[in-house]
Amino acid sequence: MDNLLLNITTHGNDEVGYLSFFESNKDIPFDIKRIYYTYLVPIDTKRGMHAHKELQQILWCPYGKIEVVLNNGNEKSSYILDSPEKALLVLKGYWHDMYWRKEGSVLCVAASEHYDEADYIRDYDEFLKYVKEGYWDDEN
Ligand code: T46
Repeated sequence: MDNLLLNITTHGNDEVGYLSFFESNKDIPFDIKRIYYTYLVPIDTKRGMHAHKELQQILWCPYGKIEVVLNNGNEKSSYILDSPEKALLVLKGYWHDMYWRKEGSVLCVAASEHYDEADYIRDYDEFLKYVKEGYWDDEN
């Protein structure tokens, strides 16, 4: 499976509003163990700047516009989250940077594991070493 922009199932209309949802192991390929969200981030701030050894995550932006750049050590792809109906599956082994492109944007994340700082690779040269050694080959 690859990193993927997903359309979140949505019900509603302009008169009563909208409701969007996704379910573990149906719409996304893991059990959700943790939810967190990032907000009140000044515009054009860059966050992230790390990769995860094992963690898989779904990112979505219920309000605003956030650009997510994923890098597998060889190539980068940019994804725009600018609708509550869009979500991005981020697999293990991708260096990710997030840029806040609109005032007040909120980033929500559903994660496959509890918080563990030991799962983070926060040094880019160390990340490239993991890629070179094939740490994530045949995974995902
Ligand atoms: C990610 C992107 C999308 C915790 O104590 N528990 C948590 O569950 C999380 C997510 C963070 N923290 C602590 C760790 C740091 O001391 O909160 C502080 C800020 O975390 P960080 O600088 O890693 O935040 P971001 O926005 O750069 O990255 C976050 C997630 O940490 C990361 O896993 O993939 O959002």
